[in-house]
Amino acid sequence: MERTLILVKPDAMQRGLAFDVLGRLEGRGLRIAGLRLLQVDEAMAKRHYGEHEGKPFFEGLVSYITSGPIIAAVFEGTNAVTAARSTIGSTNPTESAPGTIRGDLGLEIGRNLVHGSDSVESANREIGIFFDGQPVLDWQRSTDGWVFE
Ligand code: IDP
Ligand code: MG
Repeated sequence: MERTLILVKPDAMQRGLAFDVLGRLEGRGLRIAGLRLLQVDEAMAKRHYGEHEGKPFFEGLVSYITSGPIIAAVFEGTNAVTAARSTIGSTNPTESAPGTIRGDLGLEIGRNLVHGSDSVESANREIGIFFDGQPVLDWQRSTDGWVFE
């Protein structure tokens, strides 16, 4: 089953939106396979966002993601990466469609509430960063046959 890494970013945590964010993904049918509350340090932030190093927003991005606790979650299901990204919306909340997490709950690109992996390769890499030595479970729900055909 395809897996993706989701982060509930510090702004969503501070605003009390953690379970709204996670609930939209879970409600869509994606299955939670891993869940952690953690504080990201600078090294972890730079590893996760390495592709953006050198860009003008990079330092701000590192201080944003390290500014308070986050929730890291592994969700799995059919096309989990693409499904999660469409529920999350565009990077800039102003351009995100209503009904998406960012389109309903956010305004600015630097406070866009949630991260979702952009490919299966990224998901594997990012799950390795956030769930290094931590459990990601293989399990089934009794309702899975009503979600996965
Ligand atoms: P994504 O989160 O939709 O995959 P990316 O382009 O991978 O978007 O950027 C990673 C994160 O960096 C974004 O979610 C956002 O928090 C931040 N970011 C991207 N572009 C900008 C920008 O122009 N200004 C401020 N922050 C940005
Ligand atoms: Mg990205």
